[in-house]
Amino acid sequence: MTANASRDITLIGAGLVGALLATLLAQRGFRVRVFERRPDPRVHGFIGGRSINLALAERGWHGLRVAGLSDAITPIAVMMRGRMIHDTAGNTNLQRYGRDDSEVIWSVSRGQLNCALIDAAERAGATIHFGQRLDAVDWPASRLRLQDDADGRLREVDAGLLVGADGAGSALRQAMQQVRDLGERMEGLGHGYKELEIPPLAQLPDVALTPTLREAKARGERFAMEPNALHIWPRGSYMCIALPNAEGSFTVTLFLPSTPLSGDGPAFSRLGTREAVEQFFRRDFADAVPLMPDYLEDFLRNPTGLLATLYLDRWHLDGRALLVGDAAHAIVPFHGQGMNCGFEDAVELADLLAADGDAAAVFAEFQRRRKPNSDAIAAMALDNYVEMRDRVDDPDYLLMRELERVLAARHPLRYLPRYSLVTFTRLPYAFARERGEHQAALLRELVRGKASLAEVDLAAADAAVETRLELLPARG
Ligand code: FAD
Ligand code: 8R5
Repeated sequence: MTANASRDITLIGAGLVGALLATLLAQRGFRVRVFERRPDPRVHGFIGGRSINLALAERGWHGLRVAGLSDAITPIAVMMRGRMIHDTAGNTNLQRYGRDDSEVIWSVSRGQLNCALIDAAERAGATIHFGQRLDAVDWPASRLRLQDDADGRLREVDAGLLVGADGAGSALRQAMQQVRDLGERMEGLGHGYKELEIPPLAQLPDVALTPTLREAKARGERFAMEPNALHIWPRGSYMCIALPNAEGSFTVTLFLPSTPLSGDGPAFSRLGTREAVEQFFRRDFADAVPLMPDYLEDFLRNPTGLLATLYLDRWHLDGRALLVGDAAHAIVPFHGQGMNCGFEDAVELADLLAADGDAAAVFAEFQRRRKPNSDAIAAMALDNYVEMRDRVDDPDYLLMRELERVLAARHPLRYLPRYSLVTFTRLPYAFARERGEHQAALLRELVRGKASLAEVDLAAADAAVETRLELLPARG
C-alpha cells in the first residue's frame, strides 16, 4: 500500500449524495474518483430522473453551505411558505409551515441541482467517470468490474476504499451482500405515485381558464396557482401534491393505493383506461383538471412509481465499503427528507474521514451515529403520509395545530412542532421523533373533548409544558 492509500476514495454514483460527498472529500484533500452509470447530465441533459423538483430544507441547505454552494442554488429555488390545501369544492387555504418567511422550504430542480453538485465536485478536484456502471466487485482481489454503458464493454479497476451512493437499487449493496448478510429488508407501502404537470400559465388556453386566471395571464403572470406553496389535495386514503418550478410550471404527483383498500376505493389497478382516469380526476381534483391539459396522456404514458422503505442492519463491510444515502436507507417521500437526510450523511462522513485514518472505525462510527436518525426519519415520513392525505382538513387536527402554534409562541425554548424540528433545525431526527411523541401526547390531553381553542385551559397548558418538556437544545 502506498502512504496515501487512505486518502484515495472511490465513490459509486454521482447522484445528489454522491456528488456532494465527492465535493466535500475533495475539498478535504482526498483523491476522489466517482463512477456514474448515466452519461454526463451537463452534456446530455438530465435523463432517468423522473422527478422534476425536490423540496430542500435546512439540513439540505446546510450540506450545500458546507460545500460552498448555497449561493449558487438560492437563485434557482422557489420558496414554499406552507401547505395550500385544496378541498373537493376547489376552496384553498394556506397553512404556514413556520413562524415567518425564515421558516420555509424550497423547491429546486433535481437536474439543475445535480449539475451544480457535479460541477462543484470537479472544481474541488474529484474525477467523475460517466457512463460507467458498477457491475460486480471481486472482494478477495479488491477489484471493481465496470460496464461502459455506451458500448457495453467491461473493464476492471482497483477498488480501494469504496463508498456506495448508488441509490435505492444499489449495485454495491448487492455486491456487499454476496460476502456479508447486511440484514436487508424492503417494506413496500402498497401505494404508488404518478407524475403529471401543470404548465406555465402562458401555455394554458384561455378557454380553460377562470376570468381571474385569464386576467393574470394577460398581465404576464407565470404561474397558474400560488407559486410560493406546496399544494395538497388531501382525499383520505390518497392525495395529489404540486411543487412549483422556477419557470412557471408545477410538478403534480398523485399518490394512490396500488390495489383497492375497500370495495369501491380508487387504486392504480382500477385506472387502466382513459375513461376511468378522467372520471376519477373530474370527481376528486376538479379544480386542477383545467390546469393540466395533458394529464390523461401523461397518466397513461408515465410509469407508476413504487414506494418503499429500505432497512439494513449493517451499512459497511469492515473498512472496505460503506453505503450512504438511499443505498443505505431509502424512505417514503412524505416528509420531503430523502435528499436532506442523505446530505447530512455526506457532511457527517466527510468530517469523520477527515479526522481519522482508520476506515473500519470511521464506517462503524458513521453507522452508529446515522442509523438511529435514518430509522427515525423513515418512521416520521410514513406518519406524514397519513397527516397530509387525511388529517390536514380534520377539525380535531386543526385544533391541535392551532394550540401547538400558541404553545410554541408562549414557550419558544421548550416547544417546537415536530415538523419544525425536522424541517428547520439540524437537531437529530431521533430527537425530533422522541420530542414529537411527548408533545403529541400533551396536545391530545389538552384538546380532549374541546371544540375550540377558547375552551382550552391555557394556564394548565403552560404548567404542563413547563413541567413535562425539558428546555430544547440550542438549535443545531
Ligand atoms: P440517487 O439520487 O438516486 O443517485 C444515485 C446515483 O447512482 C444515480 O446518479 C445513478 O445513476 C447512480 N447509479 C445507480 N446504479 C449505479 C451503478 N450500478 N453504477 C454506477 N452508478 C450507479 N428528497 C427530498 O429531500 N425532498 C424531496 O422533495 C424529494 N422528492 C423526491 C421526488 C422523487 C420523484 C423521488 C424519486 C425522490 C425524492 N426525494 C426527495 C428523495 C431523493 O431523491 C433521494 O433521497 C436522493 O436522491 C438520494 O440521493 P442518492 O445520491 O443516495 O441517490
Ligand atoms: N417524492 C415533500 C413535504 C412535506 C409536506 C407537508 C411531501 C414526489 C416521489 Cl409527498 C412529499 C413533502 O407536510 O406539508 N415536503 O416535501 C415532497 C414530497 O414528495 C416529493 C415531491 C416526491 C417522491 C414523488
